[in-house]
Amino acid sequence: MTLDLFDDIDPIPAAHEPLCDGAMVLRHFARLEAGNILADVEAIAQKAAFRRMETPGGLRMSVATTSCGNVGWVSDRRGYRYDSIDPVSGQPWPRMPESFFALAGRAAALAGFDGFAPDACLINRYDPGAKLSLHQDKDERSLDHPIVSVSLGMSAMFLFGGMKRSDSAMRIPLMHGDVVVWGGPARLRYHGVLPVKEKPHSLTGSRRINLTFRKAM
Ligand code: MD3
Ligand code: FE
Repeated sequence: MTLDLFDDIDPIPAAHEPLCDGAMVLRHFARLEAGNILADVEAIAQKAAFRRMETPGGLRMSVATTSCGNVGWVSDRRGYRYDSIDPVSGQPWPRMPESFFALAGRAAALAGFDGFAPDACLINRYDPGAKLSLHQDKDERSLDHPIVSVSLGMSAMFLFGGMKRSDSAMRIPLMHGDVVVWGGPARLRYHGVLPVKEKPHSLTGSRRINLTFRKAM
């Protein structure tokens, strides 16, 4: 019996997988650009260093963060917010490279969100063991815009929950080059990242880099 008798079994996984209403995984979408994106991330981190921020509750995050764009995401004892100034450098955040803006716009359009114009790009760096607890992204002024995420380097197990923290969560592996678009009814779903396992990647070594593009203001 040969495989081609089964017309309904596709041995090649779909490149674009809808996760649920409003969420779309674009596998490998950023692969060809990955080296360029990582070089841009290094240049951004020269001006706005990765730092492990403090939560309002006084815990230090295991993930190290920086930003580029008109505003960057900041967390400290006073709360979470977007700010046009990097509190570490005292300077505006580095500009968002045109190529980042274009990539995010192309991904959003493929998922059905035309005209996405992000003004912030958060860049998260995960060393082995770093994790992100279940949370909602709701610091943006309007929740009508999607968020586009780009995963690079070591892979991670992403947790995609429901509208309540206690809802059970799907586990979705996110690998180098994968892009995900989250909008509409998926925009306020709880999500997080399990502790990242050390399995070095040729482009990043023992690190995972995640970029999230947002329209914050
Ligand atoms: C689902 N970052 O920075 S990206 C974050 O891998 C964040 O670093 C994770 O969650 C990371 O806030 C996950 C995927 C993601 C981003 C935003 C979402 C999934 C989302 C917003 C709503 C629903
Ligand atoms: Fe998030």
